[in-house]
Amino acid sequence: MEPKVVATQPFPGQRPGTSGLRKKVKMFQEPGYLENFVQAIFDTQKELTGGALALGGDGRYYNRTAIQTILRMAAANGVAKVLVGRGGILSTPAASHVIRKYGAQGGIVLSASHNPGGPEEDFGIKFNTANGGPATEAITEAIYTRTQQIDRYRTLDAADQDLDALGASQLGKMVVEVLDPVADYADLMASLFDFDAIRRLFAGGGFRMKFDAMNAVTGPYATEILEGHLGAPAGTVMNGVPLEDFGGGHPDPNLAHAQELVALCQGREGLDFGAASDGDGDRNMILGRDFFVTPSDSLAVMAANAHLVPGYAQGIVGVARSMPTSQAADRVAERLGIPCYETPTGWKFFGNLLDAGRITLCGEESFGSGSDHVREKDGLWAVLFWLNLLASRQESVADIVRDHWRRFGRNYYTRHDYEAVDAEAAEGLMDHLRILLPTLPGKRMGAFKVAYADDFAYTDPVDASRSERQGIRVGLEGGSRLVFRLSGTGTEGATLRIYLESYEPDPAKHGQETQEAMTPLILLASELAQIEARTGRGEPDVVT
Ligand code: VG1
Ligand code: CO
Repeated sequence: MEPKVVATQPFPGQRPGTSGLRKKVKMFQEPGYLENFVQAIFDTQKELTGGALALGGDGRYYNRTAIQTILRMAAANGVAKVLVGRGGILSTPAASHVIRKYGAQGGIVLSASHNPGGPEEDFGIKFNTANGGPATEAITEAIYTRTQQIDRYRTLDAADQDLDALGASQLGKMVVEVLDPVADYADLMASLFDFDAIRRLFAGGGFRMKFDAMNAVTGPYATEILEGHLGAPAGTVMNGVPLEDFGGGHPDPNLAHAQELVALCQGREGLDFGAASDGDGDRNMILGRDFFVTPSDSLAVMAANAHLVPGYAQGIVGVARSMPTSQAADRVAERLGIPCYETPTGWKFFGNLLDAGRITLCGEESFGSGSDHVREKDGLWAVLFWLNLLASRQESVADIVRDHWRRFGRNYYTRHDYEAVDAEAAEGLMDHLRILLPTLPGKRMGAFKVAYADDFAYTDPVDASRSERQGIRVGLEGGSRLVFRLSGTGTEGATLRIYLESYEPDPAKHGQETQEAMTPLILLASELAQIEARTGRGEPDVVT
């Protein structure tokens, strides 16, 4: 079985976005499209030659085909061993753990995360480095540059590998080891959380929860951990079988896309706890009875209560949040006397801080939370963290969060997304805001006064790398903020995200409805950015 060299030509636009390269499946099916990107990884990441690679995906349409293609190319490029999840399945956090646990030189994760799946929908690929985390911008840029010059790729003429039988087999000179995708991850969770206390919570019989796997990758993980190890009743995991099209929905755990679960948590008979994860298992949504925990609050509550969780009982060294995430975590860090870092959007910016031991917990407003246990955000980890808190505090989700607000004040928070907007109009809107920036500081707008306004830039405190143009921030006196940025994960036109935050220290004012409480800021944002005039949109598509 000799490697063969196939001539190819560059495709434009293979630059990874916030989290890998995401395009329509149809694009990935173009001959050479996937191959070029994968060859660019092998051409630029030399340590993979002779090394080990973790490989798996979220099970969406085209996952198995892509895995077979990558296995043949890995063998032809001299990779010594590929660790692949059974059935081609690895959640994003589990892939991160496999890389770290087995000392692999990197990993390839096939996912378009929360984007819909199926022949007409999205597919994605991302490269993770030896620390288990998403490749840094320097690496993704090198891969992109290579895709623009590529003229050949290497592969083998070989039959498909059996991905469903555990154990090792040979592909040319390369070993293919099919792993149980769940086992190692479940062990890691058991090492961090008080499984006995959570078992008692379920055994008591009075506690009712559901976990919505949204027909995506976390089904098998959640079933084994919640129903298997922790004794939650059968049926606790809903939509637990991964489907190639996620049942036709967006596997995006938020109030708009997880409506079935949201409904189950409402009213007198509502569940005590509801949770969900996304396509590739790195996001989480946390619900109590008639109560939604914003991801920004979730990070802050975790930081303030980490001492109750065995894996973090020694204390946390620091926290980080992405720039658009609310400043709730900053207040906790201040109280604890630990640093809080503000990074650009995307988990890759947490990697250096985690590797350097500067932070223990980190999170994003986009339903992402995680810790130094892996180098990706981790949906089920967050759910288990909350279960551990509920078991240890013996209070409801709502009571824990309200108590947090009383202690730290409440950061009202919402994000408005305008999806599939004309790309030029969206760029125009951002340029318009950039031009306004120097005129804003000190300016009065209605009841507000601008404290600062900038286009967020970040210098990594560990390797001094610089990332510019990461979103427009308009800070108002009193702690409120408006943030504007364009998504880097969409596959159609542009998605404009507007993040709004207002700080309320007075406990008597903590019971307001979020959209109502934020109306003045919402109006200010639309006016400032001229949203309707520039995009033709009167209302956002998704409000979270
Ligand atoms: C979005 C989120 C960002 C997250 C990214 C990947 O990016 O805003 O916080 O890290 O998705 O999450 P963007 O560029 O569309 O705003 V996932 O669950 O897709 O891996
Ligand atoms: Co995801």
